[in-house]
Amino acid sequence: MGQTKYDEIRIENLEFFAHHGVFPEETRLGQKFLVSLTMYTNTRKAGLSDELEGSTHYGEVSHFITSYMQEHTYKLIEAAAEHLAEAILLQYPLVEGVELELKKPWAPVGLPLETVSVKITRFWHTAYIALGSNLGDKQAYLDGALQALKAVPGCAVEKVSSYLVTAPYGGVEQDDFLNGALKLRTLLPPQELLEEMHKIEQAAHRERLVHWGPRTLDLDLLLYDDEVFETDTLIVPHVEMHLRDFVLRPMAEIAPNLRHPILHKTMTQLLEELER
Ligand code: PH2
Ligand code: MG
Ligand code: MG
Repeated sequence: MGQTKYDEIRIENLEFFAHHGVFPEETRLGQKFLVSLTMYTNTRKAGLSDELEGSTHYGEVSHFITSYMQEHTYKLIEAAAEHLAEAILLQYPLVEGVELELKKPWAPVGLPLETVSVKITRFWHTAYIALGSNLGDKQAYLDGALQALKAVPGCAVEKVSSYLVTAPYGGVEQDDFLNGALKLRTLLPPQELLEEMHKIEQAAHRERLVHWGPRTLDLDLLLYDDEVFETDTLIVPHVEMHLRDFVLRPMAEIAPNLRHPILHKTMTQLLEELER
């Protein structure tokens, strides 16, 4: 998700009085703040129709920012900016991302300066997650995982595949799996999303007794936008997704024309190649 394909609606130096700060006098007395916001969106519809419906009203956003910043108190401008950016992205569905700068012109530094500020960029992202269960009430575990993901702040489940009964893959003798996949719109970066997925697995009483052995619930992050990266705990795209029929079948159902960011083949093509 680059920024280049978006149009921008911008608010510059919206001024208001609020009570954020580390020092007690800052929260007691308050001070002046300035917000500059770029909303990444698509203005084409409003551009053609000349109607506000189909766009995002910058006046409404300005009032939203002012109210939000006056109704909350943060010690750090980092925290104020982070929460404000999230609130804007949750409030205005046509806004795909924001660049937000929060300035404090009267920061009590004891030295002459024009402003201190933080500037952050936050976007909605698209992730695909594989679900599996082969122990206990499998369908209830998969349904429970959906509900749990929907309840994570900044996560919206957009599409869910049907559930498939699949033979166990990988050599371990065990019961059949119930597998599926889902499309998630999320504000969480990959590592934080993975942590939420682990919490959901743990809440399903998953015990890691045998590697690749029976599990009540397995959630695997398959894709995150079109990103390709590796950390100590996470590899995206999932290294084996293109070799697993129990991943590609549900993926071909919910995202048939989506391309694997390394192999550059669609989910349908990858499934056909695997089945050949
Ligand atoms: N998961 C595994 C190992 N083998 N086989 C099927 N059919 N479905 C799975 O979800 C699965 C598996 C490791 O996560
Ligand atoms: Mg797995
Ligand atoms: Mg796993």
